[in-house]
Amino acid sequence: MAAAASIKLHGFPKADLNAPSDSYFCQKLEAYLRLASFPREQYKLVDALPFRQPKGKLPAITLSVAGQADAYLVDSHFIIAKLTREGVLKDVDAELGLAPLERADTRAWQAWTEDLVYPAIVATRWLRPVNYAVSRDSMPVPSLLRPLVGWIFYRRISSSLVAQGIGRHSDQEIDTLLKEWVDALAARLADGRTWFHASHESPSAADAYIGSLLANTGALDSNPEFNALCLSEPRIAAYAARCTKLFFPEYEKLIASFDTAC
Ligand SMILES: N[C@@H](CCC(=O)N[C@@H](CS)C(=O)NCC(=O)O)C(=O)O
Repeated sequence: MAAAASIKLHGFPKADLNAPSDSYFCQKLEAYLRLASFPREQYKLVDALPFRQPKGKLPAITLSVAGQADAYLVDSHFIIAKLTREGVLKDVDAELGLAPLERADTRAWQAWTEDLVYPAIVATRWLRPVNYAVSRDSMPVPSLLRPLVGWIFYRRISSSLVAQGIGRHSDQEIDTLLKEWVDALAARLADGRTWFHASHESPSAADAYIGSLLANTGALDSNPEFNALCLSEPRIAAYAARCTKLFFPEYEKLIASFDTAC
């Protein structure tokens, strides 16, 4: 099926194609394409903004399959689920033979990462004045537009963080949430395993998800608290380097920064 399919991955504009997306979810979706060995020439990144998206978020894809009408799909989780179900992408975890408990473990870590830790990281980027200035000034838009675009994003993001609940926590509470995750990942890697699931010698979806979070945050200066926590754990830095080298060897600068920390 993959030979007949092509994908346009609609994501936030990237300032540097040899660096991760500023959006974890866009990065994660591309990482899953790489994990599943979807041919590089069959997908392309397309710049988009979230405002008119069906769920007001990115990523989205346009899926073209020979003989079928194009489909516009949104939400990284449901996109991956549909593409694997329909055979456009390999179901990597099924092919590896992950046990039901391992799949549950992946899903739990995914939810922890995406629904708690990533919003907490976004809160550090946008709700802390020093980091907000870095977020705004590094947006890939002309510098004259940055104050306005930064303010628009600040309004959207801060109100959704407050509605979600994370935006009601103190800085100290948010730092605690981040440290709990970093400590748990360090504990998981403490036995010297190569990938997230110790019983498998190749990476699984969990490595695409967690590796993408580490790549996305590691490349940004707007979440220094999380980066300091991760880089203080040499096993996490080494794991981040391993995931990035495998999925995105072209991110040489980021890989060098992980290599320096481990
Ligand atoms: N559950 C969605 C979450 C996507 C998401 O939160 N995307 C963020 C960027 S990382 C976004 O588009 N935010 C724009 C906004 O909220 O204004 C997925 O898995 O794709």
